[in-house]
Amino acid sequence: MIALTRQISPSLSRCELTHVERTPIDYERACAQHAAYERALTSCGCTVRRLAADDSMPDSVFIEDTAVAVEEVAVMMRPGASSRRPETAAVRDALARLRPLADIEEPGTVDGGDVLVIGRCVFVGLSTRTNEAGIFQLESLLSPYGYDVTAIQTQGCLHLKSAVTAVTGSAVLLNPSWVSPDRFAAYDVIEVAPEEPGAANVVGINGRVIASAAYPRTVERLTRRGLDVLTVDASELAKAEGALTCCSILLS
Ligand code: CIR
Repeated sequence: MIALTRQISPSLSRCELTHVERTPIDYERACAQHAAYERALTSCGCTVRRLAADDSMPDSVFIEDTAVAVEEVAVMMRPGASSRRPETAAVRDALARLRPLADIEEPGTVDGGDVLVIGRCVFVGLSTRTNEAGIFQLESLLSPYGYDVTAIQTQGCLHLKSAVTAVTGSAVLLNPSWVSPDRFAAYDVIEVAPEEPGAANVVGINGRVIASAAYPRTVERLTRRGLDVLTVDASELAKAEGALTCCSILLS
């Protein structure tokens, strides 16, 4: 499995913020945490390919938002925040060597953080970043390959994957205040600890789960279920409203 990542931009402190108040970010510390995240991906069996930082793109470390890669195709996103659209160029170049490419086009917008792929099911958050036109285009691009695309309204959070992620192929970790568990009835639903609303964003990979050390009660819920959880400190990127899935694009 390949994990594409991107070095943190020195301009990170000028990132987009929606639900988080701006506080100072320690760039060196953020880079050290990001490197530890990459090591966690490596220890889960990924080969990490890191793209270079770009000073003109504050949010470019959050590479997940720029593309969605499945086995057959990589779909280049058109991010909802216009400041983030230039981020796709370098990712396109990297993905062109790995997959055939397709594109979300104007007036569609989709952030990869709104796209949760579990097997052949693709859940797409209708959010402030992702619109109906974008979801329609994504469905047209993926359904020929047998993917079933479902739109899901989110509330109170930035992206669908702030609210729900897959811990395995059959279980999801979810915050019921941000997304309805009813939509995930086909899965074993694990809820985040109520006092840890941001805890649903984890990377489930090759039978292991990478979770943020900021959410010990949720981590305990996962380990009690028998899941093999690896924790990383992601506190600096959290100040930029980023979590764990957003820092990589995984390709199997
Ligand atoms: C933004 O607002 O776009 C960035 N500051 C954070 C993006 C985080 N991405 C993600 O969760 N997929």
